[in-house]
Amino acid sequence: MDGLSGRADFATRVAMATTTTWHPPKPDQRGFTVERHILEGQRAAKGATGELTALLQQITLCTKIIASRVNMAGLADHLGLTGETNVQGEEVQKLDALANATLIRNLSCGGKVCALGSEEEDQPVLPPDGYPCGKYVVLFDPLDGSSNIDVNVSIGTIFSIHERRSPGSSSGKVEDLLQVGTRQVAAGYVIYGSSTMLVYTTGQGVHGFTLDPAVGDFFLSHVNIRIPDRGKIYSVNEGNQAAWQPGVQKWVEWLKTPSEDKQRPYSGRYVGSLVADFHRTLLKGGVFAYPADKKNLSGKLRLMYEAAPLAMIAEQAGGLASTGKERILELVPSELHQRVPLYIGSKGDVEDVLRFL
Ligand code: FDP
Repeated sequence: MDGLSGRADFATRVAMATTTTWHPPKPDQRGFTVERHILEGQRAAKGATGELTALLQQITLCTKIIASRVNMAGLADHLGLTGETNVQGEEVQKLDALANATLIRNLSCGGKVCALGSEEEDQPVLPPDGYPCGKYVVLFDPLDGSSNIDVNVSIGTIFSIHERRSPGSSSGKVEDLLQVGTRQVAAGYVIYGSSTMLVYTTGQGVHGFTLDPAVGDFFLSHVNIRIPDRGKIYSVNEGNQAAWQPGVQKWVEWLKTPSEDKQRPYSGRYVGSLVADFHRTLLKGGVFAYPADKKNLSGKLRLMYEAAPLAMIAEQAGGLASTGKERILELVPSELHQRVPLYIGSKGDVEDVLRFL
């Protein structure tokens, strides 16, 4: 029996209820829905208007729709190519097109953005006539890791959010989209894997949510994720080795060479879906790299909707992200679909690469 049980204690309870206000202890946020978590963050942020919260909710809704289509892809005739080629010169998969359309339809009409930038769209996308413009821009890769779609390997959606720079409430301009990574107000990704997970940051740590498909909501499962200072895994497409610059070749050789202190050799893991390779790196530590090579002089990955949002997450979790020369988050973008070399992951492991480069 606890101290408040029994007849005498009933009086105490009544007295407490009438004379004081009792607050339950602050709950452990694990198990909170993503909506509740976003709202808690908003309550803590001075001057928050709720607009970012609403925008993040629109994005999570889109990713739930995409997750459901990804899960049903083989049954619903969503596999295979559309027959079109995107601005990157890549063949567009049906699921790529579906994910892109889902995000554009919901965000451009949702009243929270003044412009969108998508990997699948050559030009910025503006809200349709008659729909209000909001104070944010969102850049996204609707379905990253396209080459893995048809073989049931993890793929993902990546997003980056900035506040608009141009004044007024008319449609956004290119300058609103082309902002330096340090100005991101939020960034995140959803991985469609053995479970679907959302990982996001608004600059107050990195938090991970797992989708419960029976309920249809994301629930907080990974609180305040910290990337280990060092890992034991490197992740890079070694098929490109002959085209790398000597520094990169030496670095990978070094990772594979046994050391006396048993810290090396590292294990190699490469899914070929940036979101999946990054997610593993975030949780287990180590380093993911997509270096520049003779074919791709600026690397392959895109700054605005791949490297920059993941760099914000990596740094928020205590890791690093670099082009090999500069901090990803400080790069001043010159075009929407700009490519950059990327070295991202545990602090100690990224520092190692930089020594070799
Ligand atoms: P994909 O071309 O399959 O869409 O950004 C594109 C990306 O995948 C990343 O997800 C992935 O990390 C990388 O390219 C894989 O490129 P390689 O096939 O050249 O290794």
